[in-house]
Amino acid sequence: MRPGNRLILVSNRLPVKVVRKNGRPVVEPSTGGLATGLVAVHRRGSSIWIGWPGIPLEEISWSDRRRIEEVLASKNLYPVFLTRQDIEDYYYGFCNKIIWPLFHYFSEKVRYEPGYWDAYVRVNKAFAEAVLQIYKPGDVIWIHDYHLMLLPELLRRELGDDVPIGYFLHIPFPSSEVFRLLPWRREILQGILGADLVGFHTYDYVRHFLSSVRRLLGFDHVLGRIYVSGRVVKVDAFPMGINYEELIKLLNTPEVEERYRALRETFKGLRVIFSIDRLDYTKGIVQRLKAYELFLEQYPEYRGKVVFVLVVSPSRMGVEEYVELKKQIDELVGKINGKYATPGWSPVLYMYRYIPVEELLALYRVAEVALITPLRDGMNLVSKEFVASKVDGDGVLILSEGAGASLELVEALVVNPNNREEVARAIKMALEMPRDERAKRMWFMQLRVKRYDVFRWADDFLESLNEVKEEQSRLKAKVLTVDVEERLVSDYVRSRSRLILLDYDGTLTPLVERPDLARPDGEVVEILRRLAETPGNEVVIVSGRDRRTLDEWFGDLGISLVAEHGAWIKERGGSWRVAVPLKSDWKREIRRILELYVDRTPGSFIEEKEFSIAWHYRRAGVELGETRAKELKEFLTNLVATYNLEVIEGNRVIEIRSAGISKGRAVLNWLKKRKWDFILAIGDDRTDEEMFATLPEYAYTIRVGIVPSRAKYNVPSPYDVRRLLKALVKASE
Ligand code: GDG
Repeated sequence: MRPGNRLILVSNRLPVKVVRKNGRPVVEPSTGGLATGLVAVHRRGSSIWIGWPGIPLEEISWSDRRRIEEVLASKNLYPVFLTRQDIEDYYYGFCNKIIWPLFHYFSEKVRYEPGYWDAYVRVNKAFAEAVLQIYKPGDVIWIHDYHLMLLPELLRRELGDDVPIGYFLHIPFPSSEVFRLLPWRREILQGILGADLVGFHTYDYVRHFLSSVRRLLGFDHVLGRIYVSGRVVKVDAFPMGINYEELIKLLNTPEVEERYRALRETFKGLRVIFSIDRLDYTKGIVQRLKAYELFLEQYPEYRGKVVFVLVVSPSRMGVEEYVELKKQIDELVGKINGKYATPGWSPVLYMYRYIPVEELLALYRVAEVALITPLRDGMNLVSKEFVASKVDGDGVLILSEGAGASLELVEALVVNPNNREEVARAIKMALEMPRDERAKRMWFMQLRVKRYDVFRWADDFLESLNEVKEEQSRLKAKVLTVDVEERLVSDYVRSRSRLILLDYDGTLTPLVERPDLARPDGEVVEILRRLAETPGNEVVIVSGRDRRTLDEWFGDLGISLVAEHGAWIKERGGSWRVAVPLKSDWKREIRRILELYVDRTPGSFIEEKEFSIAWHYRRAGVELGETRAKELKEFLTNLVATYNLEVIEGNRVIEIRSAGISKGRAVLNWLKKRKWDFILAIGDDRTDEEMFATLPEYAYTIRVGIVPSRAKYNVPSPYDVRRLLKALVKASE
């Protein structure tokens, strides 16, 4: 973001909610990870936040509404009011009975009501109108979460390509196999792709999104960039952090200190295990209680010595699932306490209420073990807050592998929340872990939590959004204009020796589903024949096709041929021969990805050689290293084809290297032959980039498609290429 620009934050809920107290509407802070994190960003100033204030429109009078608007405006908050029906069908319905369960892999809980979708569209449009009322040129728009997946596209349509729109999803993006169950899957993807930058907590979610886009919309990506009708959309991971500094400040206040002392007194002689979640089936509260029960059963020596403080804050009671879950938890707590309690000791201390932040921090401090075992969780900030609160380094985090945070907090005891035995064992292990080991693990995790705090997260995202906008304008600036075209034609006419390098598929002819259907039509053949006949011209088809096809199609046109991306060369009148070139300019981009893996995998490192780059994980934890290696390999599979690379797996190392052939090396053959007065090269994909890079500065290089390229110019389609070539033919006549 440039200084002076306003940031418009948009999320379903505002960081405050309006509730009725003694008949009057009162503004109170609202809970949840999104609100807690973003509020810190909002407090930095220069932002406006648009969202629902949490009360149905029917419950407030016109004068209340005016008053609420005024109070909110003084905090730079702008309300979108929703009716009871909207709340029912959009919020409780589409968002919380369809998207929430599906994206957390609870597909059996999904209720596909068509009316929910209509409400979702309607409310997204209402949000769009609210943004349009506030928006001023220069503003940056940042949309949050699964409630507003259509909003990016709605705003794009109204505001055009120039306005920066970011979108961040706070929950997991599921595997494309799960996502495709959604009846409105294409509309949702198109909605999100209205943004310039799409952010997720982890690379897994990025991969899932990219593969859904590829499978359902047919848009491929290059290094997380998708080209949607001439506009680049970047997709990337931004793991959200907490407001570390503020938490530390609060931790040292007399209020927290006082509560901490009181709690220590209450739990005297007991070792405290702690968890806090919003009431939600994704948080694995029932499974956690059962694991704790098993722990008490299997390790009787701990009875009377530990207490599990289970805090659940009320959430979404408008959805039946949640009412049912609450009942289940109540019963289970009752059962465990009934079974094991003794006079003076209860194994579970259960609080079902929202607790003040001071109390929460005191609990983090007093707890020896945090048992954070969601079945699925986009990130999970509670685990990070616990880590940050352990300033003395003494405490153990047990964390579910289903939480996005488990990819960062690798020194936690990472467990499968469904595996009761494993969780029970982890509790024992945590209680018995030597002090030094606890401190060491905590120290590493604290470094991470402190470094990647919520501000770093927001700044990274906004910086990245800015970069995408710059990338887009660079692309726009390179489209071949009439002036340049005229200059090109006149240079062509004036010169005596001309080298014309043309890719075929996607350049001279549009790409088709089946490659065997791309046979050149009469017009292409005629253009090539005429160009080849013109004295001084050397025409080369530089293609990924095999030799046989090229011979068959172009063999009698008097032109030169390059087959299989530069592996084979056939000069005019000559015969085929092999060429073996090597390149290494892809390394910088691959390195960026590997660096992220190094960041996220303590102990791993990068080794760079001339034609290869390697990620070694032999010094990382065995299990973590293996998991990451698999992830990385899968991630790289998408890139290797485009860059013509090979991924080689060695002994705890993954190496990426040039596959050894390129169009760039192939065209060197003609560059070495003589000094050309005029060079024109046209291509449409990554393999042609090698060719562009090899050519001298004075060459006219043109990339088909509005995508980033080393070529000097871009043209939208093969149609424009033909037009240009026809102009050359005509000019030389
Ligand atoms: C969503 C995603 C993702 C909770 N109860 C009380 C309370 N809280 C605070 C916690 C923490 C926040 O709410 C909860 O954040 P989480 O990240 O753990 O979970 P969700 O609310 O489900 O958040 C999640 C997040 O968005 C951010 O992107 O991490 O995966 O599901 O800050 O401390 N705070 C107080 N009293 C409570 O009773 N004071």
